[in-house]
Amino acid sequence: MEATLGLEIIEVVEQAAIASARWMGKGDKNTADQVAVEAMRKRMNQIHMRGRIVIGEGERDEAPMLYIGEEVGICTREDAKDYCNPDELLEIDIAVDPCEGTNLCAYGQPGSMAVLAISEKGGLFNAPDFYMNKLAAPPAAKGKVDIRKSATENLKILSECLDRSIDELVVVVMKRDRHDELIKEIREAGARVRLITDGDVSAAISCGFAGTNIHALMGIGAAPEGVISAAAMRCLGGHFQGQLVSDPAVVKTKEWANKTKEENVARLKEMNITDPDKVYECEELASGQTVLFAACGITSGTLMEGVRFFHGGSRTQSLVISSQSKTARFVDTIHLNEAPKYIQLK
Ligand code: VTB
Repeated sequence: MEATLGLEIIEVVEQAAIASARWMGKGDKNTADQVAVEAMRKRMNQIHMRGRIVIGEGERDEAPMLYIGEEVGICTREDAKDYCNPDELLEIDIAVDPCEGTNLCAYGQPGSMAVLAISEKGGLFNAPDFYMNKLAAPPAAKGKVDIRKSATENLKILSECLDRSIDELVVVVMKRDRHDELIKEIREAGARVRLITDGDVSAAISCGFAGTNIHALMGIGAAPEGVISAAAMRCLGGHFQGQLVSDPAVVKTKEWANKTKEENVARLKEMNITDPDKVYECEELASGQTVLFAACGITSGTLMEGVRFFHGGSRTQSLVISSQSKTARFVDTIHLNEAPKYIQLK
């Protein structure tokens, strides 16, 4: 899978990031997202693969492109057997977030990126459009911290695993009313909190790398993006657990103001999720034999530089992680549109 798709998926996230970056700082998050979706879909449809979107922009009736179930890639055509080799005809599942952190992009804030994960058919959890409580931590703490434990307990464990005192730990939490108690608890335990307004995928994956000065991600974000984070963390050997949240009183969001917990549990049942409180390990969220992850910075963040435009081109930085070759590659690319006056080196 990596051999046939490795380079192509870099271009997919690069194209989405470049399109979105043109709308960076313009205060229009919908367009920043829309152009990323269009660019991602266009580039995907040039690839010799038989892909199906399992996590995307929404259900078919609400999203015209990259909706759940949409087939992408040249080898989805009926006569594909004539020009696609057997490898390329294998069905693959794709989870996408063409502009993760749309607000960050729209307001020129750090940490937005174009991101996707790929696995063979059935290899990615088809997460419902729900909220998810998440815990991410470095590889040294994998399986030792646990989302069922309190933040205070987890910080003690983390401090032992990482051989640093609790006050040397930094925990990323999204700034939301629902996290007020959590933030208080983390601070009382002695750790430091890095509050972000959006973009918990970048924060989760940053836990997989030493040197980012991010030691954990805690709190509730969106479930579909949880699967994408899990895909990366599974390849990196990091810790990631997710638990769907069905109680609107816990989530405290306007979007769920008219929903009840019972309704949400019933919705989950319809999707064959009978245990609404199940804790998913990253190996369950991204269970495929082969998992590929790719991201490209739109605005600069902890892991990647954002898109930089220059006369006649642009420069991007991406990250591709593969369970197959056990690699995390940072890829710097110069994109030339027309005869450039100069080629930017950094
Ligand atoms: C967003 C976004 C995150 O979760 O906040 C979203 O920034 C859901 O939270 O990166 P709200 O509905 O409270 O905004 C993420 O998309 C991903 O988990």
